[in-house]
Amino acid sequence: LGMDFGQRKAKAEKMFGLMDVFLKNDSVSLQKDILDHVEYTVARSRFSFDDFEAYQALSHSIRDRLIERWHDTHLYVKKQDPKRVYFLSLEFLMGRSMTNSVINLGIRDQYADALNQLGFEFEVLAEQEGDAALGNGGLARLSACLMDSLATLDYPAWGYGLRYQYGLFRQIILDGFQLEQPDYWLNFGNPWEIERVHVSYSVKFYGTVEEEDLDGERTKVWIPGETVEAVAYDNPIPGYGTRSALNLRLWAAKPSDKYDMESYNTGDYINAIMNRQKAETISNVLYPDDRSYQGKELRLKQQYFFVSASLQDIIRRFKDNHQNFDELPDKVALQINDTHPALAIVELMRMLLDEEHLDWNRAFEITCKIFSFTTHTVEPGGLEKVPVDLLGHLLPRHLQIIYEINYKFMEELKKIIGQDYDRLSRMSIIEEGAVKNVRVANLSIVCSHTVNGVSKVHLQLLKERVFKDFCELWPQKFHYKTNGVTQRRWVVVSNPNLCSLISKWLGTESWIRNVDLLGGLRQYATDPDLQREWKMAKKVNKLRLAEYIETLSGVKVSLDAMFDVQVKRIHEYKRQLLNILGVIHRFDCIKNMSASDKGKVVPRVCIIGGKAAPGYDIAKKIIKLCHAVADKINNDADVGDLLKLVFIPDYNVSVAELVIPGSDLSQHISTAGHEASGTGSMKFLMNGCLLLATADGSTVEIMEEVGAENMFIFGAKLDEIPALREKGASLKAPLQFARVVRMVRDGYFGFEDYFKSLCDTLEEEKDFYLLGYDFTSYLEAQAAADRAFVDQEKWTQMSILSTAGAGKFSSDRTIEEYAKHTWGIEPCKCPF
Ligand code: GL9
Repeated sequence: LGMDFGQRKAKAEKMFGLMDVFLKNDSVSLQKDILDHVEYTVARSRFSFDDFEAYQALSHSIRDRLIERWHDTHLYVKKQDPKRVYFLSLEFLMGRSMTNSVINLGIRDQYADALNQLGFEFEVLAEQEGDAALGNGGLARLSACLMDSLATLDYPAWGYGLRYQYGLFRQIILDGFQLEQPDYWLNFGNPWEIERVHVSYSVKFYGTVEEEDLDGERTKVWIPGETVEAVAYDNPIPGYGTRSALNLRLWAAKPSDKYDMESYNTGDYINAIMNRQKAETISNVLYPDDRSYQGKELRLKQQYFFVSASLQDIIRRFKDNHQNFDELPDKVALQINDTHPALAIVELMRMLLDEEHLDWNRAFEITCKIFSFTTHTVEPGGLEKVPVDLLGHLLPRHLQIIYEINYKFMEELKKIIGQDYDRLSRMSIIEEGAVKNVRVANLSIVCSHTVNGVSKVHLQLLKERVFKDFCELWPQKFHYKTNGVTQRRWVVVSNPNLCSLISKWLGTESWIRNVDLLGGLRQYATDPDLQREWKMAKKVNKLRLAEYIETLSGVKVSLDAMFDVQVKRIHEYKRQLLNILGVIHRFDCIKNMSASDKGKVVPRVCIIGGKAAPGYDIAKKIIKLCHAVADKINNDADVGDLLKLVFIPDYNVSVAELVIPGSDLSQHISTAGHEASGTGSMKFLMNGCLLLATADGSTVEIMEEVGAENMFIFGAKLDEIPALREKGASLKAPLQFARVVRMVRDGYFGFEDYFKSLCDTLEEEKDFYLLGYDFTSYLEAQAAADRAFVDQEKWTQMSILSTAGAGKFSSDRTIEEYAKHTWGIEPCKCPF
């Protein structure tokens, strides 16, 4: 970090008048720290401890260093008091912390060395850590990448979320069927968090609203029916190449310790305790349905619980230095990650009105200057709605405020658009009907200064489809910020071979902070030396993956085959089914080939992985089909090494870190218009994997960066889709498609009854995701990939150009855009 221990200490003393002592990172100090933690934290003898205990001690020693930087950052930022951004998200998919921490702290080699001297290996201990899977998929992993970039770029930022006791379920495969097992991830402790027993807030639910006289004014007072405590758990987020470490504060629910005389006076002591204990259930479980949470009371409670605690914390921090709430928008930016935290808007209004006694107009103006909203959805039907009755029962005062916001909005709107009642009712925050609903997205749009989509085409879809009325009303409010991923985790941590190769050829490690430098690889794309080293790095990663596959499934795969990968949540629109049908077609061709033609086949290992939502029947059938087909293919002597199909169970962040670097080709094949962005594609791209993709979401922008000639693009275009759907049954699926579907239908892979409903979705009039229509061009794209793979020189060149073109898809770029255009914040870098 450009300064030695003594210099840093002198600077810290000058700044804070502290006699601070920094932890030392030489090998002897590290060994001593680890052994101290073995003895005093883990409470094992320093002469006898196993890998897991070593992992625990090691992580505590790393954590000490994290805490040091985290304190310094806080002290400094507090003193500077800049505008801060608060990133509110119900999901953060952090994965493992250990390797990422030592790399970002810049002390990986020192630790590896210290451990060697103690007789341990860093990589082996790193494998002891379990994933923090507090999220479902793309949206949640994006939050984690954005936190990494915020820290690296020294922005004054906090993350706020929920500390679920059960993370996303573990996927077990039994006879080819998905089973869900609980992920009680805290069983073995979590050294990466700091429990803050003194940082806790009461969160209220239910009850009634009454009016009171306060200094001659009528004020609303909410008398709650239930109170639950939110306790903070802090997770330091270290930046790379800086001493900044941010805080991700996650809330856990605890029973309130306020005396509840009534329930204890009934004499039923045990039941009274049991009832209080129920409070803890609020933060128990992460909902595993990744796109719809409609009308669930517990889900609404989770949302309000985390939002209320976060806002109390944020306002308390503001009030430390400020009395005048007009200054709030100069000090606080609140980002809501999808509509899940949208109650924060109403909660801030409630606090300003009922607790701080601001008048409505002032409170509303302040609120609208603070909030910005990212939407991750493309389906109007997928937007969150909450039944009015449910919301009114759980949060009676909030419902009143929502009605008031809506009333005033409707009055304003009538002045602008007149008496167009259809449009007024579409834009209303309240949806009328048999069941009245609160439209959470409409609330978020009305009360945010900026609304953004997550890719260029996503904004187009927002304008044309999802939020058409609002975009016409407030065109200047809508933007897009193309998602990004952090190259620290997705290259430096997960692909050390490629990482050192890139640094060697660029002559610098600066690309780890300034990823645009990757473009410098272009000039060497045809250099035989780089090509040789590049292929070697890939081979080593493929070997690692092949070993993993063999241990999991017993399937031996050849390293000369093309590793063709599709890993992501299982969804009809993501079309894993198209992939499997393509594999069946390939299998069928091989079966019917002459021996000499077989010699020309490019061997493939097709890898699919991902979780299906527990109640998503069709998605679960897709998983079973994958297994049924794999059973057939992998045991067919005619096929041998020419084709293998493997399903990787329990896909999560740490599995991704292994799979992505070992892939040659990756598939992102959603029907155009259905993937808001997609971020997996970016991780593969950075790792030099070629993309086989439709022009959807972020792949459209990837094409602009790396050139369509370096990808395999296929499928119906966004603007063709409506007409194709219109035609429906008259669109004749190609014969090859009909043939492979028939094979499934007729029980070639067994389970014909079970697969019937899956095949029915492919009937011409029902084929909503256009698998039949896209099948021909899909096979052509696959054939083009085969041809390219045969020419290894060409393939390697395309691979290098993929990495070289990945710069735009760093979350560093995403964060810079948010910071400048949406939040109005500046870096605040601790100078020592
Ligand atoms: C998603 C979109 O579907 C993705 O296209 C997008 O890349 C991410 C991040 O912006 O957000 N929206 C969404 O609900 N999920 C996404 O991945 N689902 C999950 O996170 C499971």
